[in-house]
Amino acid sequence: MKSFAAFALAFSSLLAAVSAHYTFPGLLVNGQAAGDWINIRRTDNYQSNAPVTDVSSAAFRCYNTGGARATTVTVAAGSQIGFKASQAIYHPGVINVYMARAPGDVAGWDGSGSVWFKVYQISATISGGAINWPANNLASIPFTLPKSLPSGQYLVRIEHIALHSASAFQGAQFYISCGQINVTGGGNGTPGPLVAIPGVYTGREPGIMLNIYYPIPATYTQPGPAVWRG
Ligand SMILES: *[C@@H]1O[C@H](CO)[C@@H](O)[C@H](O)[C@H]1NC(C)=O
Ligand SMILES: [Cu+2]
Repeated sequence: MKSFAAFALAFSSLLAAVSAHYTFPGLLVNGQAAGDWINIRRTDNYQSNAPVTDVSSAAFRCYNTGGARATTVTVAAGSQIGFKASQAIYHPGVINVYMARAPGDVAGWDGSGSVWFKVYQISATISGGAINWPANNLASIPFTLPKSLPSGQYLVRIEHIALHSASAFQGAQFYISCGQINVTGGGNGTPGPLVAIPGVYTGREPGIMLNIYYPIPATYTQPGPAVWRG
């Protein structure tokens, strides 16, 4: 009995660890990821899956304070890339994808400065008095790189902002990772507006600090700058 109880306890805590939260370990190119943590910098939470809640912390940029390295994958401007989640997203929330052009080789670049622009988002929708979360149940998040994106090396950063306990300051949970891409065949667009990460949020934005359950929000304001569409 004793060993069965120990087994049951170990098994249930394993289940809890496996089902709790999620990461974005794969960068999709032509719909495929090379593997986990290959083109994505391995995040500090790659085992715990725990979120970032302090939007001013160093971890908020790429959740990579451990400094794990990734390899850079070459993609054409105008093509579709994306992120693969470790499991389908199940917390109610929204997605932003930001990019930043490295001044040289992205592999050793930290992404500091006002260098980030938003390239994609999945917001909330409101209809019939309900607020809905189109990012829910997604296991992959594809998006298209603008054709006019200048050629060069970039960090690509996804954040899923989970809002199930966001009514207090630092209650929102950020699931973050950064990939490295080498864009070829690009154009002469000027991506913007540019923001710093951390710095883009205070954590008190109406789309970050809110009660999504009661009263049901009548509007939702996506955090961050407008999407640059090229
Ligand atoms: C980026 O792509 C160009 C053009 O194909 C190539 O010459 C260069 O080696 C690539 N750089 C990296 C870091 O992949
Ligand atoms: Cu979670």
